[in-house]
Amino acid sequence: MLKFYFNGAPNPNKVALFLEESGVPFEPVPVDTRKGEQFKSEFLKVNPNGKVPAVDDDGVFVFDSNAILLYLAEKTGKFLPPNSPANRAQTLSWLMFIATGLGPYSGQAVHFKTAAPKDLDYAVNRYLYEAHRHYKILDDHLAAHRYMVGDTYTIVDMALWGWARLASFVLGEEGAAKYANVKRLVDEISARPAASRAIALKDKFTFKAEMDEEARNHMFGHLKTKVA
Ligand SMILES: N[C@@H](CCC(=O)N[C@@H](CS)C(=O)NCC(=O)O)C(=O)O
Repeated sequence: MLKFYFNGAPNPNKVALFLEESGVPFEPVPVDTRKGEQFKSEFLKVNPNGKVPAVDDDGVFVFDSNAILLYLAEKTGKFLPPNSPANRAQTLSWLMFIATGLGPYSGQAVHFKTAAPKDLDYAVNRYLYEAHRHYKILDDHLAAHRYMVGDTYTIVDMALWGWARLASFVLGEEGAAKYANVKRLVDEISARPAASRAIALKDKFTFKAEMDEEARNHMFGHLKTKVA
């Protein structure tokens, strides 16, 4: 059975959503990144990058959330738009845009706002600016389209939902309120029973709650190693 390595963070949530939507049988395997479980050698065989999510599909290892979504969608034939070169091109473009832009800029904006020393306004401004720029592009697209690609709910919408359901956490309430079209799609997805099950998956396990020094040292390697 497929093993799903996860925690309750945005990137694993996208994959949890696909698994819950598709009915693919899976065994959830919690990886407590605040305790450093991402560095265990068994896990690093599945994901050498030491991050969640990752899957072990009977010996086929896949890591990086959008790669997993694409792998599972292509394997099952579920949650892809109708097969055409144009839809394939749009699917790849938006999956990469979300993976390389929306996710990292949102993550860094949160990091510099909440975890970094307080005087780094330049970094906060840069990452928030880029997060907003990505939200605006997505919002303009969704002003003209009900879903990200084609006329149906696909893995691209799931990829967006992972981070966009936390837009107000990243951008603040006022910032997130600028993107009503993104919110419309996020709300539609969040209302689905599979989305509730995906979010609740973490509650079946105990994860370290404190973001204390031990957790920071496991999650932020740069605190221990000076490279600049
Ligand atoms: N590009 C990767 C990013 C994975 C990632 O950064 N995962 C976070 C949770 S959302 C994580 O494992 N954080 C723990 C750590 O950095 O130690 C993906 O999309 O899956």
